[in-house]
Amino acid sequence: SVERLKQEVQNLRIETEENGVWTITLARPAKRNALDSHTVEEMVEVFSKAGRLGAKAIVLAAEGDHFCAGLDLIEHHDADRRPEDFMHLCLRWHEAFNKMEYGGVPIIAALKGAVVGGGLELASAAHIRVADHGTYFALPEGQRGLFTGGGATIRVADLVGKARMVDMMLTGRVYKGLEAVDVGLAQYLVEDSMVTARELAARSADNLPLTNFAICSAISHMQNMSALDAAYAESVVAGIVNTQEPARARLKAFADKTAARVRPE
Ligand code: 1HE
Repeated sequence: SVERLKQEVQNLRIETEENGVWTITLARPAKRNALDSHTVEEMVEVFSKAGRLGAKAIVLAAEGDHFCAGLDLIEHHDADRRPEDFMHLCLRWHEAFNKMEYGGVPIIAALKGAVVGGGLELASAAHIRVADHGTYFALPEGQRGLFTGGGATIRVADLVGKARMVDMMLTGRVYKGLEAVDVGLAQYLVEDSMVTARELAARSADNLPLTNFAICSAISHMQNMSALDAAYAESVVAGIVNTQEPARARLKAFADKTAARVRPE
């Protein structure tokens, strides 16, 4: 149950609202929410279960001044891992982040402070990224003698393009503010990322769950397909989503001229 899940987690905090919006908060601020192996296991658990336990949208938030400092470098240093140990660890990061990206539930990341290394990998697995004016993005792996292992080569490259990602890793380049939005690291730049993320989550949670499932899984899956297969998969998904019973009321409201029209703000 949701209550049990809330009690099981230590490095995450889960809050649920009536409207189906969950807030999942990284809760190791003393370590700048660095991701140790235990936290990654908790993320696998929580993101595997959230949809089945009724989450309609998720705000991914963080305690303290920084969203996430990435891989727990102290744990990594102390563990003195072998290559195969780290490969297995990466598979768990991928499991957690794939559960997010392909899980069918909208995830909106409320960013602040450092979103770096594995923290940026985490943020890039969300469906929407909201930054505030203090948010900054970097991939310090290069400087640390490391390489990305939590999906950045796929997701960060997807957001900013290969050339920018290579630059970030080679030179430690930091992006913030409007430039971060311009290059695709965030979709929103606001005063208070938590307030905006909650608004966006509430709005997303108003969509039909089957529609959101398609948006938050099909688009990602289709990117892994050939154009021909993606077009076919799109027709199948649309065949199911666009004929769902609960959509009829929304279509009728449009026909009756009671539904909101699309307008610029
Ligand atoms: C940590 C970590 C961490 C902080 N692992 N413990 N990521 C990085 O290279 C980023 C490393 N962190 C930083 O650059 C800074 O800590 C921050 C910019 C995020 C924050 O600065 P600040 O001045 O607020 O905090 P601090 O004094 O540096 O750190 C406070 C505490 O958090 C301190 O612990 P304490 O016990 O001495 O108080 C730090 O050790 C701890 N801390 N960041 C462990 N990352 C799947 S592969 C992914 C590869 C990567 O992610 S590489 C990039 C790693």
